[in-house]
Parts: sequence; C-alpha cells; structure tokens
Amino acid sequence: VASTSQKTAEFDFVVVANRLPVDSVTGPDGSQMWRLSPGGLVTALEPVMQGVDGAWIGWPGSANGDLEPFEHDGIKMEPVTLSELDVEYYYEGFSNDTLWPLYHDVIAQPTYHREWWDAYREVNQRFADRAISIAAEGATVWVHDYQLQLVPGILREARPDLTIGFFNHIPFPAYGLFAQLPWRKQIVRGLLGADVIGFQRSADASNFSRAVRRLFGFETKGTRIWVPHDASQDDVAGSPPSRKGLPVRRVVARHFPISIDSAAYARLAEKPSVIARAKQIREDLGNPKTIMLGVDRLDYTKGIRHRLKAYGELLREGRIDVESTTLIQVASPSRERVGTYIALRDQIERTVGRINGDYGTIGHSAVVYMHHGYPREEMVALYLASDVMLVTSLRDGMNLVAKEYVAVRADNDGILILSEFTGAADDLKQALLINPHDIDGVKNTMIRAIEMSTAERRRRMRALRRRVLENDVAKWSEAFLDELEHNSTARSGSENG
Ligand code: GDG
Repeated sequence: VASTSQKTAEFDFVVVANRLPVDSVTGPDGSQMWRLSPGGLVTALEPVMQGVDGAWIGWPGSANGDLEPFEHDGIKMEPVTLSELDVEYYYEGFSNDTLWPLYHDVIAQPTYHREWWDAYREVNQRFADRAISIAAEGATVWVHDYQLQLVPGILREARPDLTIGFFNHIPFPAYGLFAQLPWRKQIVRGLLGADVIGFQRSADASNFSRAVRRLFGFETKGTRIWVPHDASQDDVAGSPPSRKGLPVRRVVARHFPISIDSAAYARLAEKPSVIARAKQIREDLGNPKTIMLGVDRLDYTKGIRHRLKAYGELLREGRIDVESTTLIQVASPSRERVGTYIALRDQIERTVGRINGDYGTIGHSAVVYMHHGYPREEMVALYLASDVMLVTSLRDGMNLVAKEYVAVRADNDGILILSEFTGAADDLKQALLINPHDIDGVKNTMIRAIEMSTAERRRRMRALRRRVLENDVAKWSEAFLDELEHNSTARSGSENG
C-alpha cells in the first residue's frame, strides 16, 4: 500500500471526484498557480467543506508526477496521480469510451476492452485507498460520478465505520442496454457499497434498481434496496436475501436533480459590464431580430448536428433568413483525443461551413461557430444577448446550461427550447419541449419561438425562473446529505433494514 496509508486519518468529510476543483494556470511571471474551477459542485460543497474538517480527493488534470496535498481557497486538496497510460485506459478509455456512450443510450458505440477495465479497477482502488487513509473514524465520504463506481464498494469493505454516498451525474441506462457491459455485476456491486446512491432523474434510479434485481435478485421496494452485508452471500439462491435471515443493510437509490448556484448567476447578469457586453454582442451581429444560441461541450450526446440540420433546413426553405436570424454555437473543446469526438468535430465543422457557404453574406453569417471555452461572464453575456436558447441533447443527465439561461433572465424574456431527453425537462415543463430526433418538430418549434408573443414568453419564463431560483445547488447538496445522514448503516448499527 502507498505511503499515504501511514497518514493520520483526520478528515470528517471527504469528497472523491475524478477531478480536483482546480486548474493549473500559468501566472504572468511564468509560474504555475492553481485556479478554482468554478463548477456548481464546488459552490455547493464549499460551505460544507469549510464547516467541517473536509478534504477533496481528485486528479489535478494532467498526467504528471506526484503532488503533495495542498490547500486552495480554504479547500484541502488531495491530488491523485494518473500515469499517461492511466489517462488513456481509465479516463479516455473506460470512462469516456465505454461507460459514457453506454450510459447515454449507446448514441455512439461503446468500446469494451479488458485492459481498460483493469485500469479502471486499479485507479478506483487508488482513489479509495486515499479516502481510506485520510478519512477520520466515522467520517462521511461522498463519491462522485461514473469514473468512480467501484469506490463505494471498496470503502464499505475496508472501512465499515464510514457513511458513504454516491452521486451519478450522468444517466443510468435501461437494463437492456446496461446488460451489454461485461463487468455489469462488479459495477452494480461497487455502487451498492454506498448508503445512498443519487441519480438525476427518478427513471435513472429505477433503471438501477431493476439492474440490481436482474443481476442479484436483491429485494427492492420504492427507493430502498436490501443488500447482504457479506458479499460472499450474494449468490444464496432463492427468495430475496432479507427473507432468508441473512444480515442485510438498506441502501437508498433515488433522484436528487442537481442545479446551479442560481443567485450567483443572477448577480452576474446584473453587472453593468456584462449587460454592456450583451448589447455589444447584438450590435456586432448587426442587431438581428432573433438570436438563437447553443452552448455545449462538443459532445455527441448534445445533439448539435440535429440542431444544425433543423436550422439549415429552415434557411433552405426560406422560413428564416440570415439578415433577421443568427445562430451562435459555442462548442467548448472536450475529450479531444477520443476518436468519436475527433470525428464529431469534423462533421460539425463541415456542416457549419456548408451552411455558411450556402447562405452567408458579406455582412451576415448564418452560424457563428466558436470552438473555445469562454470565461463565465462572457457566457452570461451570451445568454442575455440571445432570444432563444437551444438545448437539443439526445440524452443528458441534467443539463445545467438550460438552468443557467433561465437564472440570468431577470427580464423574464427569452425562450428555452429543451430536449425531452434531458434531466432538466423533468422539472422545466414551461420550456418548449422537443424531441431532437424529430427534425420537423424542432424546425416548427424554432419558428414558434421566433413568433411567440411577448405575453407568452414572459409567462413561461416567469414560471421557469421560479423553479430554478428556488431549487438551487445548495438545496441539492442539503437534500442528498440529509438523506445520507438518515440512511447510514455505520450510524444505525449493523441492521437498518
Ligand atoms: C455533466 C452531465 C449534468 C460550457 N462551456 C463553457 C462553460 N460551460 C459550462 C456550462 C455549464 C457546464 O459547463 C456544462 O454543464 P452541463 O450540465 O450542460 O453538461 P456536462 O458538462 O455534460 O455535465 C450533465 C452535469 O454533469 C452536472 O451534474 O447536468 O447532464 O453530462 O455550467 O455553463 N463554462 C465556461 N466557458 C465555456 O466555454 N465558463
């Protein structure tokens, strides 16, 4: 075991996530510094981490040598080292080319490689070992996302004193698809090490419970699952284990829809510099009547091609024209060494090039396409500048962009077109919901948005804003940690069935 195991166990609250919430940046004098990556997760957990003795275990983001633990913005960082090969096999391979496409309903073909699985197991063990060595007696450990599904099981075996939570940020697929995974039993057993397994949608939680029943035959009822304490008893045949007098623990699998720091977004949108920038963006585009906007990581789950196809057809049919309507598409670079992503980028850029070639004029582009990341203030300015926000994911755990767009529209204006296949659609019913596969439906909805009356726009946006402002990310983490507190095996003794 690594030298870290000799460290004193000192933290009462430990977050385990693939990435640390910091990026390495180069300062003006050429020196390396850390900058907090402003994600919702950090915002939600920062107060929790500072209230108790907390630490965050994660990969610092580039394959490099060992880094000592350090503190940044009051958060204790515990960096986990990944080698070049770990990045290739565990991260780009098993996480992003096996699990990601499988969990997103095989929109792209998942690749199954035994070497990738071996690396996934090894790296999960490494993350778990760190948690085992730094978590204080009786601590709470919150593990995040599909890269680390084996960690709860490893922790349960080694440290039954811990209270263990897991949250899956992406969908959990129907059993018919999940069953493809050669290591489906190990993954499910790994997750069942947690006291609470959180999902984005209730459908994800029921897909998971069904997988548990099909693979193990454990008893489930509503959001509860009864799991043998002793994994060697898993295969006891016949009726559910709890009825055969085996010691069981209760696991809760339910949905906790994630959100954003709504107030922080609303505040950014009030800044004079951001408002001025939004105005500037409209002017730079020649003040078209309608600006449509897409903001996505460049990922095949986001339905960027479907969106472009619909938009291109509207131009071809003359239902919209480049003088009155502009589409801005921000596609931030993502997973650029994975083959599927390289191919997708080529397809998207070819399509944008064609549309602009066919319909653009000297003064007006049909599609303004940008393949870079932007500071958050620029994103908010784009949201404010746009009349119609396009979220056309083919499958998406939640989709925070939809919530951010709503949070910043204090003017109660702007229209959200939202795919039914996002977690966000479960809650944001006042959006214009679409099926992105139905290109005619998407086209008609775009036209409907362009023509929508001010009264209807306001009515819808007001209702959306109520939802997003009320249910922010702080509520999300409170709800999860509250459930975890109530369903801890460690805290309730051996039996909580
Ligand atoms: C996963 C799940 C789930 C994007 N480009 C830039 C930028 N962004 C920000 C957005 C938003 C975030 O990144 C993207 O979040 P999403 O939720 O839309 O999508 P994923 O990255 O796929 O996230 C998803 C989420 O986890 C949380 O659980 O909702 O379903 O797939 O905040 O604003 N931010 C900046 N510049 C960019 O260029 N600053």
